[in-house]
Amino acid sequence: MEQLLEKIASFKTEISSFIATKTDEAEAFRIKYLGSKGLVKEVMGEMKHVAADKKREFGQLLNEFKLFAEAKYEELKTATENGESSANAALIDLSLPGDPMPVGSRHPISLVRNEVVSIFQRLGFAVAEGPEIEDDWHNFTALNMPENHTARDMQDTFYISQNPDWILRTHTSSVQVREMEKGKLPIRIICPGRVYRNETISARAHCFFHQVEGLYIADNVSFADLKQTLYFFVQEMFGKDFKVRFRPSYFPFTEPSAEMDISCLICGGTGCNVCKHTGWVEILGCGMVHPNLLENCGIDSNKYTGFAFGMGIERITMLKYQIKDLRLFSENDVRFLRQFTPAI
Ligand code: 2U9
Repeated sequence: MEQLLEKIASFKTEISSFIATKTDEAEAFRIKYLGSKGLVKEVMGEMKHVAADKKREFGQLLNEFKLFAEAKYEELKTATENGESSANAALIDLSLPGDPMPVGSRHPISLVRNEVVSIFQRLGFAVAEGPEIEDDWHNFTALNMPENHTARDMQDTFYISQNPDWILRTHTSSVQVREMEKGKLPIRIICPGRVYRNETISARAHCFFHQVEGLYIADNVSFADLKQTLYFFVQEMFGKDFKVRFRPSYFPFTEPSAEMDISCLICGGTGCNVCKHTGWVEILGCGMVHPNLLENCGIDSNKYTGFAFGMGIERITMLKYQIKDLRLFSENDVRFLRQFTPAI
């Protein structure tokens, strides 16, 4: 009798853990336990060896065992007949730990853009954004580049066939124009974003890249303010262990204009491949906002002055991480992207 009880307990454990994902597996269960030569029948057959005074108690136990096997069969049948999803649902062990989630990395362009933006935010600059599809006025004409101006030649772009006035913006300067047109002064903004140029793609040029431009317009803004702001920026960005120089330059939208260089961080200024053996690397362009621009946007150029600057994020990123080919930024090769700081 003890043996029989152990046998029933062991069958019940086996039945509890029985798994069926298809109807023929549920049928195999039925045959094994409930069929005419099944285990339930076999255990029932043991009744004849049970003492007469124990038959009643045993009869109840065996009946309960039979009901247990039948209930399990009904459960398997319903789950498998209702299709795979419910069959699988019956298989999900909610106590298992979840699958590991690989942590991605931030794109190097985003890392550098965020760093640049955060430095200028600490100086009180607010972030301004604008459309990537622009009209001729905001991208060129308002910026002292009327039709047929030679400077347009270096900023050939993509045109939208529905409207000859629409183009993909060649710089984020159009965002500053839109901000100036709002007429609310002073203006102290930083404009990060993607820009487009009709260039043949190579290691050193692409048909799109990213800029951060800045604009500060108020009473009495001077070139000294511009220099001090940009000194702060390069020191925060690259440290203090280098020299800085301003070179006179020309941009249609600023007068006077300059380019800012820092002594090469790789060779310390002695000359190497990165600085093309000059000892200097160009970081950004800048200048005092041309009075024509202020007037174009309804700002009194006798009352207000301003400075502006612009930099290519790809260029800064290539210097910072010593990346030699611009195309790596848009190829989405995870072997490249994985090398940068995880996103969390
Ligand atoms: C307004 C007034 C002035 C923005 C400026 C530069 C100089 C400059 C280049 C850096 C590398 C573009 O990405 S790049 O090719 N930019 O050198 N940008 S001053 O001047 C402005 C902009 C808007 C209303």
